[in-house]
Amino acid sequence: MKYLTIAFFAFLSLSLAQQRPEEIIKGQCEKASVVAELWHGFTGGAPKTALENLVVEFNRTQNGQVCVRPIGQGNYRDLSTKIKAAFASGKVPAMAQAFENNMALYLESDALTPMAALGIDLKGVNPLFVNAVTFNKQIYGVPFNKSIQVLYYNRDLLKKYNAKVPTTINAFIATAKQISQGEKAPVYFFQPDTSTFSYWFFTLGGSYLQNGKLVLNSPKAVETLELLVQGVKEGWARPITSGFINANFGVGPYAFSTDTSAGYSFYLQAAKFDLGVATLPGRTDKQPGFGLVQGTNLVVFKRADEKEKKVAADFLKFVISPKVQAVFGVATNYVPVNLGSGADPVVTQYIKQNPAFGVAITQARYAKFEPALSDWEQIRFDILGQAIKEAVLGQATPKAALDKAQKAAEDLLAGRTR
Ligand code: FGO
Repeated sequence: MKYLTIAFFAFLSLSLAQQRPEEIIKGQCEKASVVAELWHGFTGGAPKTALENLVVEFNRTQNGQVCVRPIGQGNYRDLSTKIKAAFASGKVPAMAQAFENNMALYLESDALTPMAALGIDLKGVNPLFVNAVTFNKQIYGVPFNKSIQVLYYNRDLLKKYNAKVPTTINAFIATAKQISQGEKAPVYFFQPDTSTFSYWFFTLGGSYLQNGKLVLNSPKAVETLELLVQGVKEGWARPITSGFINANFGVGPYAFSTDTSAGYSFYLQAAKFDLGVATLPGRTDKQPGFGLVQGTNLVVFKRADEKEKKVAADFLKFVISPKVQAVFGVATNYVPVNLGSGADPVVTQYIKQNPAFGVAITQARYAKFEPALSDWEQIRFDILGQAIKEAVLGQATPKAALDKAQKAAEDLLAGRTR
């Protein structure tokens, strides 16, 4: 593609010193006759800037006639709430970020345009991600900003205790215990939420769906929650109940967390220590643990007008190209969704200086998704997430908390509560 030149890369990677990308987009859209809105859930930092830089560059290829306008709608959950409200009011954007379960929900209202109808070919896109946006054999979105959980660690603190980066769960717990005893404070920081739980659960061999049925209180789930509760009781795990982990480094000595690769730029900015990144501890040292895939896809709404849909189609093609995914990936530590990005000099050069990015790409080979059920967002936050919090804070036993969650999820899925 002609427009993907060296200048393009330099432009994106230098970040816009002179004018904020938001301002540039405003100017681009003022003159355009077709404006395709893209509602997103990035609240700031590298991901938001990288998205805006992409949009600026895309708009530049459109000769001022048409433009994409990114509109932040708060965080990811605010975004899906706004989209549901837009369905009711009729004012839907052309495009939005969506988790797989959001897509399942939007499809219940037949609100999404299949990618085939837009002429979008996902050849070269990681099949793991493509599979996740495929419903009834149709592809309803493009993977855009897909993250994978990784192990973050404090190299200085590990050095102080002569500790190696743990590659197994047993070694991880032993190391966390050793450092916590030395520091007299818990050093594994974790958010008692579904994301963190999913890493431990998947790695211990759990699965949320059993014969097509959602099971939140399986013996594996109870074992997983007991491990976290035990970690708190034994003094090696510190629950972080408000804000991102990178916003909580100050609360005590930090050695480890298991968190999204997309957190990297935020971690780096907040860390007053030498930040390390590694693949997740596994059940054995034969392979890393399973990371949860998070981040979102871009979908196109059926109700958008045809001209906007055409802009959206061109934008989505641009966004999944190997070069754009390479540039976006190195800027954000999201996993490039295009398998061709790995060979791009943008990536190969960057990895030499920043091995953390290579770790995310490697970890993405050991990846799992949460269930793509239309009610999953509510379940993962208000039911399972709530149960995890209650157990970790000692308000219920893991078994009681998960039994209650199972009942609540069954009621919700049966339509008894909404
Ligand atoms: C976040 C959320 C979902 C669903 C998972 C779902 C809804 C989780 C988790 C709940 O793009 P990811 O990998 O990472 C985000 C990225 C852009 O904001 O940077 C991360 N970040 C941002 C600021 C910061 O200071 N530190 C930092 O790490 C941010 O997490 O997505 C991971 C976190 C959560 O939002 O609390 O995905 N998630 N499945 N959310 N609504 N629905 O089904």
